[in-house]
Amino acid sequence: MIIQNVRITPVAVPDIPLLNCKGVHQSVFLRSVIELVTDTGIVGLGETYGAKRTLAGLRESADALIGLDPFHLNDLRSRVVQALPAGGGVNAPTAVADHQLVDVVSSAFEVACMDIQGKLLDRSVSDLLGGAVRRQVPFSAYLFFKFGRLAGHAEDDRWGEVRTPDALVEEARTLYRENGFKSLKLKGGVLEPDLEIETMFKLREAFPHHPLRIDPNGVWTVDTAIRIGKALDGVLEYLEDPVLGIDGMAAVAREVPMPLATNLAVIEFEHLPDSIAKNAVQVVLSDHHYWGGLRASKHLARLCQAFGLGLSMHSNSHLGISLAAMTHLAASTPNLNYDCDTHYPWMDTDVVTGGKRAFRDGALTVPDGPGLGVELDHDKLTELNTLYEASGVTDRDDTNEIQKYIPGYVRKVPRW
Ligand code: GKR
Ligand code: MG
Repeated sequence: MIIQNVRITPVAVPDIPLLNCKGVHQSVFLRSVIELVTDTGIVGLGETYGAKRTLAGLRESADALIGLDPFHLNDLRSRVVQALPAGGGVNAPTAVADHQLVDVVSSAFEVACMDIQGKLLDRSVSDLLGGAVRRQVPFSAYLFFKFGRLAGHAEDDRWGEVRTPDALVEEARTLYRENGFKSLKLKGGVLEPDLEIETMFKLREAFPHHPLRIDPNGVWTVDTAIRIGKALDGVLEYLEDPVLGIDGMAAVAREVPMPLATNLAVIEFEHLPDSIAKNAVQVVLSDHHYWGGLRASKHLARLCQAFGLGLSMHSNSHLGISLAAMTHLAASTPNLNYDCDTHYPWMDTDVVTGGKRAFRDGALTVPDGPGLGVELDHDKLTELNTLYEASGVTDRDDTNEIQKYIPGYVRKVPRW
């Protein structure tokens, strides 16, 4: 069995104005949907970023996949490496971290190959990854400050403006009521640090038994981060990326009482030795989209176990193919001991048949059925591809976007 055809479809998915330290989400987020078709007619699905560098990398390596045996994942990686000699990163310059194109591209194709393997063998991707150790995968509520409405729109979206501690707690109550999440993460780095401390205390009061996290994406100075970490003693299960860089994280880790987590300081295997030597990070957020795939994420899990590090899971905005892949990976990773992040509740549509998945008690059941256990809704794919073409958006730039709301806004990292 070999790959005979590679289809890559960019899609734009309606989004809402969620705030972060770089700016605000655009009116759409971009994803690439991958279909690998075998000579026996099996179609394997994958999903990854849709911004221009990733899309170009996927397209440039597509031809190299023709003739690949979908079980030969080492060969897959070599073909992608050869097809993308320039390598490089995938993110826009205003992002706070970058990811290797080769890892991103080979991961997206690996997921699709494993979907094919599962469909051929009538086994799930979690079975291929060693078997599920949990049938229910818990996710954390991902709380955002936000503008009330998209730039240029006349009316607020259903969440309205969330730019105060009290409004954030109301948002958390709604997300909890609708999804039952058992832990809460705040995307911080948006309001003045003291307001974000107040927000965490108000969340603690409203949700006395929920583990809490805050993630300002590295926008605080070391001094600010230490002050906040000490102020939130006993409130947080972990503090995520308070500052940028391994040395900065190590300086904060020496002074604050809680573990530090990251999806910015340690994002490649090569970052682990320095981080471990300096005890910069105590929890690593895995993400198969940039750690090089599902199997690479399992290697990361074993290394975390060996070095006594906690393991959690990072998320960007994504659709149901990625959600299925994340769920299979989390289900089959014994030491994934924190609830996974997901942006999924923030959007209203999906490209998988059956539409948007629902969380029950904050968790998702590992999809049944062979492979990833999801199928593509081709009408939806066409609709979102048409939106991609019409939107004119080809890259993610939250800083450029926020200037539509706050003229003259300047990206500053660290800001406080
Ligand atoms: O989408 O605004 C956002 C997040 O800030 C995202 O870009 C991050 O990658 O959620 C992410 C995180 O840092 O954990
Ligand atoms: Mg983070």
